[in-house]
Amino acid sequence: MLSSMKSKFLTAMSTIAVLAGVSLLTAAETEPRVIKIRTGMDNAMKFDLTSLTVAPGETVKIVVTNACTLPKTVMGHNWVLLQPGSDATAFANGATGDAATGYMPAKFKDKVVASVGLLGPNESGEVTFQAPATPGDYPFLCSFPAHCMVGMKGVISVKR
Ligand SMILES: [Cu+2]
Repeated sequence: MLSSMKSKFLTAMSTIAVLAGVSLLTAAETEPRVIKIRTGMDNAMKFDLTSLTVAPGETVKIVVTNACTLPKTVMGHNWVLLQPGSDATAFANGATGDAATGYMPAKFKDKVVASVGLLGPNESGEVTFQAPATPGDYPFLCSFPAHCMVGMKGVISVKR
């Protein structure tokens, strides 16, 4: 009963908003927060941002730019965000032989929250996603062989 009243109220409000020529959704609610991450500066196996915080349910656009000058097959970089509690090194080890998928094997699909595929020199990639509703530490890594082991990883903290 209450929910039906609420629904009627919202419908009425939407109608009023439409009549008034405005949207109930503001730009702030629909535009993702853009977070830029650079990789491969000085051809190093590094992300320039390894620790960041987002709000639960926040819409974020991760833009990864690869500054590395070496060929993709030799020194490509990707960005893979994993479920909390995942072992980034174990993911990287399991992905090593999987060049065909850009080192994102299908067998690990359940562990991946969001990802940007393998990037060659001066390439950029992006992914827009809604941060998980569950607060926690979500590890991310580059799963190109050996990169995670030398520190190409970080953490997104989802918290209020
Ligand atoms: Cu890498």
